[in-house]
Amino acid sequence: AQKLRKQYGTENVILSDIKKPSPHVFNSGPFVYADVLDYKHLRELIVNYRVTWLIHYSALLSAVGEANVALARQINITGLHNVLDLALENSLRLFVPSTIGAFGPSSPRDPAPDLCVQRPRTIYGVSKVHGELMGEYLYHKYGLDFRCLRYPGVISVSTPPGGGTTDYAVQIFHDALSTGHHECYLRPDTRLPMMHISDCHRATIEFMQAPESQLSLRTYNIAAMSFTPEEVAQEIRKHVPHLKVTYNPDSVRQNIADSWPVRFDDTNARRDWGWASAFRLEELVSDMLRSIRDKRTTEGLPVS
Ligand code: VAH
Repeated sequence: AQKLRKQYGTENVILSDIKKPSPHVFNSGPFVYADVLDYKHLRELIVNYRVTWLIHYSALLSAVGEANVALARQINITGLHNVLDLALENSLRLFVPSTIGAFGPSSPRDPAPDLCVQRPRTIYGVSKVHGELMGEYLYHKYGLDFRCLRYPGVISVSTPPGGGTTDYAVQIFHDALSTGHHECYLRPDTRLPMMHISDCHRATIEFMQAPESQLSLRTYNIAAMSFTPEEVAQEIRKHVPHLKVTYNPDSVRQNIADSWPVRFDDTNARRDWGWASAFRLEELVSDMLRSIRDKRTTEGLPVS
């Protein structure tokens, strides 16, 4: 939101959620309560706030979705349809994120291209493929300005791990600076595409601003890096030498990770609208550690 508010004005970028955010976010600009399952209220908000773009992030992620399939279907599919219908009715430019989780064991994994077989094995992945297909159908049939990026695992300090399979790559930084020990639920050699939150936000804004004429696809892979738990641990040890990692793979998330791409091919995004990542593993690690050190110091917490 900060980047969008700098470009379009604070009052023109409205955040929403089903719960009140942190005071910092709540006091940084317009915030409204909105539930993606409440069609009528969403319609009222879109009309009353003269919404022109809608960026739809409501979803249950991979691992938490497997623990509550009925809720994941509600939020990820029924909620999506509410947003698609309202975007069409109000001629909105609609962004819906997809994910490396939209691929499955029968997809090419290294690298995974934009267009290939997609038979994901999670309700999260199935709902994201459905979102891609529904959005592209409404684009081709009714001209809905549907835009979709398949995100790698997104690494951020501000959002706590939310039931994803890539969440170890966020938790390991917090553990490095608190207990000095991380217990990893994936095998040390599990390679997954990852991206710093800053690259993720910039890609989304640049893609939303790209002229229609440049887009040969409506859904694009975007890539930055791919790393394993052992590689990110080694990079962290350059700053926190005493970091200890024990590997205790849990079958649910290991099986999910083993069905996902190892690397993304994002040639089309680079060619069509000039995508280029800025953060490599070195920059991601030093930025995450610096941000968490600052956060812990502000909160009066010790930094190991
Ligand atoms: C998950 N972090 O692990 C999410 C993401 C790329 C994976 O969609 O479920």
